[in-house]
Amino acid sequence: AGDLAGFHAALGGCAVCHDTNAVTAANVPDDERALNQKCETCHGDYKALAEKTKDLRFNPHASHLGDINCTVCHAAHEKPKLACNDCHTFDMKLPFADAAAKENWDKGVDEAAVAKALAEAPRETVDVLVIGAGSTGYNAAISAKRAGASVLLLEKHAFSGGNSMLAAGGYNAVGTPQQAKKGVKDSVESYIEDTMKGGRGKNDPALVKILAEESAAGIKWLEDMGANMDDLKRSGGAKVDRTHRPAGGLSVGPHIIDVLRAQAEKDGVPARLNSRVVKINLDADHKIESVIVHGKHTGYYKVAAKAIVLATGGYGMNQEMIAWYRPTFKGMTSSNNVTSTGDGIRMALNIGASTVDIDWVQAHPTVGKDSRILISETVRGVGAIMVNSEGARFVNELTTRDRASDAILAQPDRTAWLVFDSQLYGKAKMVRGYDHLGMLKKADTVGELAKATGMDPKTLEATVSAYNKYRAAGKDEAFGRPDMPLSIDKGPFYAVHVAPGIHHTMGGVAITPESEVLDIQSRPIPGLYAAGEVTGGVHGLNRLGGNAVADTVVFGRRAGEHAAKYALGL
Ligand code: MEZ
Repeated sequence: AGDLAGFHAALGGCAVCHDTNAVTAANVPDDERALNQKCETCHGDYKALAEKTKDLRFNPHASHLGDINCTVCHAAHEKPKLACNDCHTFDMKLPFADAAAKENWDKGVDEAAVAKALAEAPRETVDVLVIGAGSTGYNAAISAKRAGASVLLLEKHAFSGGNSMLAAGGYNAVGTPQQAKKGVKDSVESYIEDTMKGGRGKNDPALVKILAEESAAGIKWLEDMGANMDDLKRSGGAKVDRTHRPAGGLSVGPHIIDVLRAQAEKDGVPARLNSRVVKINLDADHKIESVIVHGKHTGYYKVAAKAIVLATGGYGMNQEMIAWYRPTFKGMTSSNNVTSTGDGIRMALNIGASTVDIDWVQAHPTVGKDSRILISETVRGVGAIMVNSEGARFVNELTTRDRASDAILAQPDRTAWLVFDSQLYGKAKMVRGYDHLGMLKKADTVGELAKATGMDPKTLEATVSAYNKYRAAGKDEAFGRPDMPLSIDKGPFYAVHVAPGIHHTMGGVAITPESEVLDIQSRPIPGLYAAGEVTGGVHGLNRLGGNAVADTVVFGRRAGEHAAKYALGL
């Protein structure tokens, strides 16, 4: 069968898509931007395409992935592949779907090619090299650039965003205008106390203090770039409402990634896609010297850097690492992006970095059953209750994730249902997304909802009625839930089936408050910085909802600034 490349070539040669007819791998940039500009010239931009495909059951050009390269899905010289299906199972035909499959360029590491690149002179030299273009990486790269360093941001995947792209709930911050407007009484001390308690007291107190103290400045930093963080709610384990997200209850991750992508472009920070760092090299004095990159089209090459920021995320999608560090979670579904494979941890270990709490893995209690789709904690925060397959509550829905997950896993079928009504449906926009994905059961009465989900109608009716009474009296007599924002009495009623799934790997490389990575003698490795989920220490043994996005912004910025200072000798 033909492919997209052959089809276009028949219209006028390779130059229809490339800048020239004399195409070699070396003149196709790894980020594929130039190719995509050509696609847009003929087919229109993302917005125009979204309009054209708006009547499809799932509109692939209006997704939470944002404005990604056309070539991510519409590969020209190989079998096209729907990026959505990394997590979903959409039945969608792509043009030339029957083209021949080609071996994945990023499969394994060619050690001989690495050795050759090592022996060669660097192709490029930068002050600060940032590895991983999720929220942490973008924040680090933008702040390093603003601090005066030359910067290169490398991303192994075909589009940026990493795991941050999937963050639904929000960003925990204290002392923001949003909290003041809502009259929320909060303090840095209270944020620290909740975070330490959630982490079972094992967090590094110096890192938690920074997270809390700099959280509000991180919100302002994002707002100054154009983000909207005006919606405020409570997440599990927090005493007050401090989780910020876009107005209307939209998911936080796609929004901030859109904003950061645009800002990086404005600030002249190059984000090079399809570029996997496979090795970090130290010089004879054990200082950062360079990395070996594997580019999709350009092969293996060396980039010299004075400083590196590891922003590679966790290892929630690496089943081997899960089996090694947390065997009881082996085979469990994961809400993580396919990019969360622990590469940064492996490369740092290879150059003598130490780790903290590396075996602590968080299961999020509510991942859609038999799926990889996270049902955000927001749904419980805004007012849903959680019941078992009989229709009975069994836990305070706003407890920390480890406790909520353990409680679900103690139920006979190790699953639960979130139950809510039309009020919540109207308030939390992300719920409409779950509905669109066909994940919700819906009924006009609580009894009918029980029948639709296989629960016992009398039990569910009694559960909902008791909950409404507790709410009216202001005290949850059954499980001590601290906040019951909504009653459940305005039909239609909804339920979504959930089970725990791997969500966050709390441990990672050990860092100082300046984001320097420590070696096994607890001395900083000169020039190596890290932030976000690749690090350990911030979250202790259990992370609170909303603290990951805060971590990516607060410590991403810090890592970028300190790496720039080091590289510039300041
Ligand atoms: O911080 C998180 O992981 C979070 C708030 C997730 C969610 O449930 O939405």
